[in-house]
Amino acid sequence: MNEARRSFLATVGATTVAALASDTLAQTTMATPERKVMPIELPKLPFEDNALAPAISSNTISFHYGKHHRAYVDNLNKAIAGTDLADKPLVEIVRATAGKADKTAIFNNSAQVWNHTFYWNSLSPILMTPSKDLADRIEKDFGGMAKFKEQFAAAAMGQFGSGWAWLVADGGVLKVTKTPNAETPITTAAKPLITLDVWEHAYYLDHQNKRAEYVAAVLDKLINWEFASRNLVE
Ligand code: MN3
Repeated sequence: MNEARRSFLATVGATTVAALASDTLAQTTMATPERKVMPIELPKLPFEDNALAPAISSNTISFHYGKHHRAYVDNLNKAIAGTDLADKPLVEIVRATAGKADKTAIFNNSAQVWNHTFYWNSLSPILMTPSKDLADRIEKDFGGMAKFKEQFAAAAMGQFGSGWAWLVADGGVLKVTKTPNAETPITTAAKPLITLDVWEHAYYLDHQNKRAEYVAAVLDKLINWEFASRNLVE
Protein backbone atom coordinates (compact mmCIF):
# COMPACT_ATOMS: atom_id res chain seq x y z
CA MET A 1 0.00 0.00 0.00
CA ASN A 2 1.45 3.37 -0.89
CA GLU A 3 1.67 6.26 1.54
CA ALA A 4 -1.18 8.28 0.00
CA ARG A 5 -3.62 5.36 0.19
CA ARG A 6 -2.59 4.46 3.73
CA SER A 7 -3.16 8.07 4.76
CA PHE A 8 -6.56 8.17 2.95
CA LEU A 9 -7.75 5.05 4.75
CA ALA A 10 -6.53 6.35 8.07
CA THR A 11 -8.53 9.53 7.55
CA VAL A 12 -11.70 7.69 6.51
CA GLY A 13 -11.27 5.36 9.45
CA ALA A 14 -10.91 8.19 11.92
CA THR A 15 -13.91 10.05 10.51
CA THR A 16 -16.11 6.95 10.68
CA VAL A 17 -15.11 6.24 14.25
CA ALA A 18 -15.74 9.88 15.19
CA ALA A 19 -19.18 9.82 13.53
CA LEU A 20 -20.13 6.58 15.31
CA ALA A 21 -18.92 7.92 18.62
CA SER A 22 -20.88 11.09 18.10
CA ASP A 23 -24.09 9.13 17.23
CA THR A 24 -23.67 6.97 20.28
CA LEU A 25 -23.10 10.00 22.44
CA ALA A 26 -26.20 11.76 21.07
CA GLN A 27 -28.37 8.71 21.79
CA THR A 28 -26.94 8.28 25.25
CA THR A 29 -27.56 11.93 26.02
CA MET A 30 -31.16 11.78 24.77
CA ALA A 31 -31.87 8.55 26.62
CA THR A 32 -30.41 9.76 29.90
CA PRO A 33 -32.31 12.57 31.60
CA GLU A 34 -29.38 13.40 33.88
CA ARG A 35 -28.39 17.05 34.08
CA LYS A 36 -25.02 17.94 32.58
CA VAL A 37 -22.68 19.09 35.34
CA MET A 38 -21.13 22.42 34.39
CA PRO A 39 -17.64 23.10 35.66
CA ILE A 40 -16.90 26.19 37.75
CA GLU A 41 -15.63 28.78 35.26
CA LEU A 42 -13.00 31.49 35.41
CA PRO A 43 -15.02 34.70 34.93
CA LYS A 44 -13.80 37.29 32.44
CA LEU A 45 -11.89 40.23 33.93
CA PRO A 46 -14.15 43.32 34.16
CA PHE A 47 -11.38 45.51 32.62
CA GLU A 48 -8.43 45.30 30.21
CA ASP A 49 -5.35 43.69 31.72
CA ASN A 50 -3.38 46.97 31.54
CA ALA A 51 -6.21 49.19 32.83
CA LEU A 52 -5.05 49.27 36.47
CA ALA A 53 -1.42 50.20 35.77
CA PRO A 54 0.80 51.42 37.29
CA ALA A 55 -0.65 50.33 40.69
CA ILE A 56 -1.36 46.86 39.28
CA SER A 57 0.46 46.12 36.02
CA SER A 58 -0.61 43.83 33.19
CA ASN A 59 2.35 41.65 34.20
CA THR A 60 0.84 41.18 37.66
CA ILE A 61 -2.59 40.52 36.12
CA SER A 62 -1.10 37.92 33.78
CA PHE A 63 0.15 35.92 36.78
CA HIS A 64 -2.51 36.79 39.35
CA TYR A 65 -5.54 36.27 37.12
CA GLY A 66 -4.02 34.15 34.35
CA LYS A 67 -2.14 31.71 36.60
CA HIS A 68 -3.23 31.93 40.26
CA HIS A 69 -6.97 32.52 39.82
CA ARG A 70 -7.10 30.04 36.95
CA ALA A 71 -5.27 27.40 39.00
CA TYR A 72 -7.81 27.73 41.84
CA VAL A 73 -10.60 27.16 39.29
CA ASP A 74 -8.85 24.16 37.72
CA ASN A 75 -7.92 22.61 41.09
CA LEU A 76 -11.47 23.08 42.36
CA ASN A 77 -12.99 21.39 39.31
CA LYS A 78 -10.60 18.45 39.71
CA ALA A 79 -11.36 18.16 43.43
CA ILE A 80 -15.18 18.20 43.11
CA ALA A 81 -15.45 16.03 39.97
CA GLY A 82 -17.64 13.02 40.69
CA THR A 83 -18.57 14.20 44.21
CA ASP A 84 -21.90 15.51 45.45
CA LEU A 85 -20.44 19.03 45.28
CA ALA A 86 -19.89 18.85 41.50
CA ASP A 87 -23.26 20.37 40.57
CA LYS A 88 -23.40 22.94 43.40
CA PRO A 89 -23.04 26.70 42.98
CA LEU A 90 -19.68 28.12 44.10
CA VAL A 91 -21.03 29.87 47.22
CA GLU A 92 -22.63 26.64 48.42
CA ILE A 93 -19.36 24.75 47.95
CA VAL A 94 -17.51 27.36 50.04
CA ARG A 95 -20.08 27.26 52.83
CA ALA A 96 -20.43 23.47 52.81
CA THR A 97 -16.68 22.90 53.24
CA ALA A 98 -15.75 25.76 55.63
CA GLY A 99 -14.22 24.46 58.85
CA LYS A 100 -14.29 20.81 57.67
CA ALA A 101 -10.88 19.23 58.27
CA ASP A 102 -11.40 16.62 55.53
CA LYS A 103 -12.46 19.24 52.95
CA THR A 104 -9.63 21.74 53.33
CA ALA A 105 -8.44 21.58 49.72
CA ILE A 106 -11.93 22.10 48.32
CA PHE A 107 -12.59 24.94 50.76
CA ASN A 108 -9.28 26.68 49.98
CA ASN A 109 -9.72 26.47 46.22
CA SER A 110 -13.43 27.37 46.15
CA ALA A 111 -13.02 30.27 48.59
CA GLN A 112 -10.04 31.54 46.60
CA VAL A 113 -12.09 31.40 43.37
CA TRP A 114 -14.87 33.39 45.06
CA ASN A 115 -12.51 35.87 46.77
CA HIS A 116 -10.56 36.57 43.58
CA THR A 117 -13.67 37.16 41.48
CA PHE A 118 -14.91 39.52 44.20
CA TYR A 119 -11.50 41.23 44.27
CA TRP A 120 -11.45 41.93 40.52
CA ASN A 121 -14.95 43.36 40.83
CA SER A 122 -13.80 45.53 43.75
CA LEU A 123 -11.34 47.29 41.42
CA SER A 124 -11.99 49.80 38.67
CA PRO A 125 -9.75 51.86 36.37
CA ILE A 126 -12.34 54.68 36.59
CA LEU A 127 -12.09 57.04 39.56
CA MET A 128 -15.33 56.59 41.52
CA THR A 129 -17.10 57.83 44.64
CA PRO A 130 -19.57 55.93 46.87
CA SER A 131 -23.32 56.38 46.52
CA LYS A 132 -24.93 58.96 48.85
CA ASP A 133 -26.20 56.11 51.03
CA LEU A 134 -22.80 54.43 51.30
CA ALA A 135 -21.01 57.76 51.84
CA ASP A 136 -23.42 58.53 54.72
CA ARG A 137 -22.74 55.11 56.27
CA ILE A 138 -18.98 55.58 55.94
CA GLU A 139 -19.38 58.95 57.67
CA LYS A 140 -21.51 57.47 60.47
CA ASP A 141 -19.53 54.26 61.08
CA PHE A 142 -15.94 55.40 60.43
CA GLY A 143 -16.06 59.19 60.76
CA GLY A 144 -15.48 59.82 57.04
CA MET A 145 -13.63 58.51 54.02
CA ALA A 146 -10.16 59.43 55.29
CA LYS A 147 -10.78 57.52 58.54
CA PHE A 148 -12.18 54.55 56.62
CA LYS A 149 -9.05 54.42 54.44
CA GLU A 150 -6.84 54.54 57.56
CA GLN A 151 -8.70 51.60 59.11
CA PHE A 152 -8.73 49.62 55.88
CA ALA A 153 -5.01 50.21 55.29
CA ALA A 154 -4.28 49.19 58.90
CA ALA A 155 -6.19 45.93 58.38
CA ALA A 156 -4.41 45.30 55.05
CA MET A 157 -1.02 45.96 56.68
CA GLY A 158 -1.90 44.08 59.86
CA GLN A 159 -2.76 40.83 58.09
CA PHE A 160 0.36 38.79 58.87
CA GLY A 161 1.32 36.77 55.81
CA SER A 162 -1.29 35.99 53.16
CA GLY A 163 -4.90 37.08 53.29
CA TRP A 164 -7.53 39.67 52.57
CA ALA A 165 -8.82 43.02 53.87
CA TRP A 166 -12.57 43.62 53.67
CA LEU A 167 -15.22 46.29 54.01
CA VAL A 168 -18.33 44.48 55.25
CA ALA A 169 -21.83 45.29 56.45
CA ASP A 170 -22.39 43.37 59.66
CA GLY A 171 -25.53 43.69 61.74
CA GLY A 172 -26.38 47.07 60.18
CA VAL A 173 -22.90 48.47 60.80
CA LEU A 174 -20.04 48.90 58.34
CA LYS A 175 -16.82 47.31 59.53
CA VAL A 176 -13.30 46.70 58.28
CA THR A 177 -12.08 43.14 58.77
CA LYS A 178 -9.22 40.92 57.62
CA THR A 179 -9.02 37.20 56.93
CA PRO A 180 -5.98 34.90 56.62
CA ASN A 181 -5.22 32.71 53.58
CA ALA A 182 -8.49 31.73 51.81
CA GLU A 183 -10.86 32.65 54.67
CA THR A 184 -13.83 34.72 53.56
CA PRO A 185 -16.71 36.63 55.21
CA ILE A 186 -19.28 34.70 53.12
CA THR A 187 -19.10 31.88 55.69
CA THR A 188 -20.29 34.38 58.35
CA ALA A 189 -23.26 36.71 58.74
CA ALA A 190 -21.23 39.68 57.45
CA LYS A 191 -21.86 40.85 53.90
CA PRO A 192 -18.75 41.89 51.97
CA LEU A 193 -18.81 45.17 50.02
CA ILE A 194 -15.22 45.20 48.72
CA THR A 195 -11.98 43.30 49.29
CA LEU A 196 -8.27 43.76 48.79
CA ASP A 197 -5.96 40.81 48.14
CA VAL A 198 -2.83 41.20 50.28
CA TRP A 199 -1.14 37.93 49.29
CA GLU A 200 2.35 38.78 48.02
CA HIS A 201 1.38 37.59 44.52
CA ALA A 202 -1.03 40.58 44.38
CA TYR A 203 1.70 43.23 44.61
CA TYR A 204 5.22 41.80 44.61
CA LEU A 205 5.99 42.24 40.89
CA ASP A 206 4.96 45.92 41.01
CA HIS A 207 5.82 46.99 44.57
CA GLN A 208 8.17 44.24 45.86
CA ASN A 209 7.95 44.25 49.67
CA LYS A 210 6.15 47.61 49.87
CA ARG A 211 2.64 46.38 50.64
CA ALA A 212 1.70 49.84 51.98
CA GLU A 213 2.42 51.44 48.59
CA TYR A 214 0.07 48.95 46.85
CA VAL A 215 -2.66 49.38 49.49
CA ALA A 216 -2.53 53.20 49.28
CA ALA A 217 -2.55 53.21 45.47
CA VAL A 218 -5.61 50.96 45.33
CA LEU A 219 -7.49 52.87 48.06
CA ASP A 220 -6.82 56.22 46.38
CA LYS A 221 -7.37 55.30 42.73
CA LEU A 222 -8.84 51.87 42.06
CA ILE A 223 -11.76 51.12 44.40
CA ASN A 224 -14.95 50.26 42.53
CA TRP A 225 -17.30 52.29 44.72
CA GLU A 226 -20.24 51.51 42.42
CA PHE A 227 -19.74 47.80 43.16
CA ALA A 228 -19.51 48.53 46.90
CA SER A 229 -22.65 50.70 46.79
CA ARG A 230 -24.55 48.01 44.91
CA ASN A 231 -23.48 45.33 47.40
CA LEU A 232 -24.76 47.51 50.27
CA VAL A 233 -28.33 47.54 48.92
CA GLU A 234 -28.55 44.08 47.36
MN1 MN3 B 1 -4.58 36.46 44.95
